[in-house]
Amino acid sequence: MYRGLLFMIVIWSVTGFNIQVTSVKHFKKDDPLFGQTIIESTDGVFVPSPKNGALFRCTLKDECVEVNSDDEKPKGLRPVASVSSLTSEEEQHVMMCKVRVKKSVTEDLNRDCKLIKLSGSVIGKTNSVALVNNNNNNHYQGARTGQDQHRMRRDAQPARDTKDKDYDVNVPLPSRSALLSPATNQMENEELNSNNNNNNNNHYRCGRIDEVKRRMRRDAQLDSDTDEDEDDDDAGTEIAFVLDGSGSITCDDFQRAKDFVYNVMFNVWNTCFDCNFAIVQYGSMIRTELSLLDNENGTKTLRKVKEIQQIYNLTKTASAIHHVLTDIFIPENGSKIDSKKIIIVLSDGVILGDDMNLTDVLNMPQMKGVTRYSIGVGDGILTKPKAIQEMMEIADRGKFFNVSNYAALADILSSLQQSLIGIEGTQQGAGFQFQLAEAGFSSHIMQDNSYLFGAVGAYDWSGGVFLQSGDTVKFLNDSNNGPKFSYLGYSVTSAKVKPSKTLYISGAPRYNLTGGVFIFNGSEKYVLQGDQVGSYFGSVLCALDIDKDEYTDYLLVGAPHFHLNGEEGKVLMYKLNQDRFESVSRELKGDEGQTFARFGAAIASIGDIDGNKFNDVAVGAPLETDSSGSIYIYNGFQHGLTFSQKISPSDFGMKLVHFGLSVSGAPATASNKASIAVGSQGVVFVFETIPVIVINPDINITPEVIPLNQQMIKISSKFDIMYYTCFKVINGKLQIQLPIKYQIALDSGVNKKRLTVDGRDVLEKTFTLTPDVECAPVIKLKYLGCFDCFSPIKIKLNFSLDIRPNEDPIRILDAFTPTEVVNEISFEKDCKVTDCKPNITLSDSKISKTSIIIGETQSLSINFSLINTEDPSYMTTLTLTFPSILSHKKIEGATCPVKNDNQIECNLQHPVFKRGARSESWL
Ligand SMILES: [Ca+2]
Ligand SMILES: [Ca+2]
Repeated sequence: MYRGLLFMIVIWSVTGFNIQVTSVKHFKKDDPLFGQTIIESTDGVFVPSPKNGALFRCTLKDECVEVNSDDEKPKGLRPVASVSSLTSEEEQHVMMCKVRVKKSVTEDLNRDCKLIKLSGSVIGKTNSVALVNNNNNNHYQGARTGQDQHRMRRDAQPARDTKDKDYDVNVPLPSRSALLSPATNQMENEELNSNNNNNNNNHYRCGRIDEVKRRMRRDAQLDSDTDEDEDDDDAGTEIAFVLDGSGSITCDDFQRAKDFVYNVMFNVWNTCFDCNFAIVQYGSMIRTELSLLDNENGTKTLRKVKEIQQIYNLTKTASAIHHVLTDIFIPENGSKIDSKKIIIVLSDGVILGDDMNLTDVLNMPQMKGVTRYSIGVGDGILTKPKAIQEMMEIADRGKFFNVSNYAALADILSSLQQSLIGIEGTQQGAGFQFQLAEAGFSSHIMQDNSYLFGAVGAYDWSGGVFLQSGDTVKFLNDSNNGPKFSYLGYSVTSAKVKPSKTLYISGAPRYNLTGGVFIFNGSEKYVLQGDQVGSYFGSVLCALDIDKDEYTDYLLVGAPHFHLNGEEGKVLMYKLNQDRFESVSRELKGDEGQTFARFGAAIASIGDIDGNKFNDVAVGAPLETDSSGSIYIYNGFQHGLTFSQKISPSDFGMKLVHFGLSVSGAPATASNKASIAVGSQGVVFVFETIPVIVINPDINITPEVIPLNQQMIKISSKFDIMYYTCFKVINGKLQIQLPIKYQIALDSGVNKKRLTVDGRDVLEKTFTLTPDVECAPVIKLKYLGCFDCFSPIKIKLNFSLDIRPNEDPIRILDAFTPTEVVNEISFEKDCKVTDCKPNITLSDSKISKTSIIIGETQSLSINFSLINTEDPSYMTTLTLTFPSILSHKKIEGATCPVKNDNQIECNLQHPVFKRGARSESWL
């Protein structure tokens, strides 16, 4: 006997999943940078507010409270640079780092990091002095050499630009051409770098073990009142160029003079964050070309230098110096009383046509404390004693430079700059490689309570990472002569590969232009390379333990500036094999058509939000949909990640900027559901999850095979089929009552139904699942007889939770478990083997005429006789093809629908052509 098999068809689609799209709470601060980085803990969300220089702890019960607000804030340190946290079974800590945006002669690593308990109290401070003294890297203590200085000066501007990144949240999108076209001159190069950095408003963190970083800009962003402590600390250095534009200087030489000024500024800014410049040109008139107030934006400032037009005519050097004292070094024009002040006079000859007396000007009271340089250029200076005398009078002792022509100005660039930096206060000696390190730009706490601190500024912005375990500190980097401006340390994380083995991982988003991720494995290291120039590969990292066994399985690397048509961004995946990360062909990407998205600007492991025993991931795309932003949720499985949900501000009816700038998750606790926090510009949102329930319907049908002797039954028969439905909860035990609605479609997919319940073939039902009752009442199905006794009867059940409109669901069905189940009732087959094998032969067929005469023969009849000698044949058909000159008239003994002009198809002995049966037909 043939028995049908029960089987299930799986159909499901995901439109949203278990994160409520309406936030349970949001926190707002009058600081556009609030939300740039976040750490969610089981107890609340930690959010730095750079404008306030504070770290806030925001809980669902209370508003945001400043952590450790009575702590004396170290002077000169800019607000929180990075926050990282460790979630372990026992305890969770948060690391708060501030980094110094101007160099300090006393604090080599430019940072201040503190370990904080979830309650907000400070556990301890990681001591930078300890880092210095205990550093076991010889290079750290290495003496600074001339070559080092040369390196420092070269390509200095990008270093300055890094100070800008992350603050310019509102900057226009960079032009792709600027990122991709080779620079043709210094200004373009500088703009390129500037663009690049303006892009870096990325805020990153990776989850259970979190890390975040943010950067700050020197000038700027902060209100002047929040600058106070810094101002008290150091009023900076003001450098005024007094530039001779008189008629004796050729156009080309004046250009060389401008280039010289440009280069001095460009290079000094590399190491002096507090240096402001002014330029006064003199000829027939005295003109301020650049005021101290014009130093807000490095790019614009330098452009102004390029645009200076020569005045010509007289050489009023004394009046020009007077102008500096009375119009430049005054508070109204941005001068600070306590600042160090420097005047640099650049001239080619003797004073001519000036009413003022040089000596008088130099003796003015305002000149007190001002350091003076003079640079005499050209034959005029060398051959005229008066010129030399004037220039020497202007300069302080040892600060007169003398060059033979304007082209030779470059020769003194290095010594002038060295001299300026010396005055400005930088201690050039041991440890200088780390003086601008900004260790703490990124940070990461590991399970064994050792820490990683990214130090992007180390070694001329080649960058590196400090690994601190107890009292020992190691410095990890590419090499001390690695490519400059790689920004290694921009992001840090770690991967646990064995109980005693950890890989230290750090992103260098500008390494080799494409960006790279360094994996430090004991004394060895290797680099994962980005695949596109300017993609900022490695700026965001997330080490993912997908199966929750405490060992890392994947490394997710953000390339938020990855470009197809705009700046779509993407996330590359690497799988850990032994102790190496190997590329996985799959990449995570945002929705198509989102040309500017910066998908991957934030990546976080957010814990197991759907309770399937695999950790899940959130990816931010903060520029999506005209910068309103969104986040994408991916659920973890044994085989990897699967997209499940996207949340955008429009889903909860709010207008936001850069939603998805940062994201973080916290696991469920006894009192709280699992939640995620998402940062946007100035606002942080907390979204709760809806606990996921996995229900497998268990369906029993009796009988599930219709016996041979009941198949041909009449409609009036009392033959019933019983349909039992139970809803089994397979992830844990149900503690609540859960209304379910379900629909049963009888004999699905067939027009002529073989089953009914009171004349209906679609049944709508509801049922309340309780901890004790999981089975719905049995349903009696009436069998209507066998029009087709071969094809199984399909019964399709769909179910969903019965949630009233506008009511928050208490549970949600697992998006990856089917909610549609198809069962079948089959027909018993009268076959010798399970696979029916009929044997139908044609016998005794006759044709009435053997020849047809066109015009005379009126009709032709054919007698077919078929016999089935083996297993029953179901829905047997015979197709007869005849010449088109014949037309088919009638059939006896079978029904034969016309197929086309010269074919008919006869249904023989439907539904079952039984064994031994004959079928005869006359046509
Ligand atoms: Ca794992
Ligand atoms: Ca999961």
